[in-house]
Amino acid sequence: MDGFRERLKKQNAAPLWEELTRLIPPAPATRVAPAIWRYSELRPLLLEAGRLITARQAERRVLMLQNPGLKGASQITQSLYAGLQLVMPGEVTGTHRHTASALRFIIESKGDGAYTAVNGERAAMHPGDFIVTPSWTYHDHGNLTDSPVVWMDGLDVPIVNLFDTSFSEPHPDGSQQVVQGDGAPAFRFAYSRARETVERLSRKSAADPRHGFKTQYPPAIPAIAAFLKLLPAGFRGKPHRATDATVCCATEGSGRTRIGETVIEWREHDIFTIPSWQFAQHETDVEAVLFSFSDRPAQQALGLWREDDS
Ligand code: 1HN
Repeated sequence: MDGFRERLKKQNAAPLWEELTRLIPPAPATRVAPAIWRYSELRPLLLEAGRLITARQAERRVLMLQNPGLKGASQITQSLYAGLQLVMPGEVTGTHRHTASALRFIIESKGDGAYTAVNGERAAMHPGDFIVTPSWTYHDHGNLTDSPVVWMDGLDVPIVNLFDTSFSEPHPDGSQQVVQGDGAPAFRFAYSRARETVERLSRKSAADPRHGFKTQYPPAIPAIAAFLKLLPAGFRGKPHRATDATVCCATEGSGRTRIGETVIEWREHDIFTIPSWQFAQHETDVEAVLFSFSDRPAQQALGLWREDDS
């Protein structure tokens, strides 16, 4: 058998029977770890990056969130990239476009002077807003306020790279012309509206035993779905698992999420991951709001998505 394996190797071939269980495990055997990125720890480091490099020099001044199970890969899950981006007062970034789609979930922004511009149309960034940059659209960011602006970026970069379909380019003029929109860009989902939706649900219906009061944002990125959940005070969620690994960002309040043996204690602005097919259970003492995103639509398009609350 050893000699046979060697002769196969010379032909760039190998016996399937030695790899079959690893190739198709009976259930997802993920390397993605349940992990948390604490905002209180990362914010000072992000502001330090603000002193070390300008947004122009960096192109994008971002601290990437690397899942500890994925050994230094620029990925928060197998299929998703996430980072924390900082734009200092007075800064504007260069304009570029790429085939990866992006979402921004705004963490810190004071007043009305911070924006993302998509194809020239500016969308104001307020805390909790969810803003989308579709594939191959020119975009840049600016901060006309006198305070730092911080948001979480989420991109489908690992999916784009899985397919070897990454293209990117700077804007030929370096920056794009400002285009006057109607003041309500289609690629911006205001926190006030999404918050109202879950609040209304909480007044007229019972909490879902697993998800509390949950709304899904309208589809905006082909591979990514985004959600907002209101968890009432004293919530004790039923265990639930699904095949889409999920990135959560605590938006209000605090709580804990049990994922297998791991207990993740989170508070406002912390970001944490729930790996594929691991039972997760949310618990709160005070009312809390969680924003989350995952690759669910990509899995559904491929006929792969499953959930289980048994
Ligand atoms: C990107 O273009 C942005 O435009 C942020 O703000 C993060 C991560 C990977 C690739 C492109 C941005 C990114 C990115």
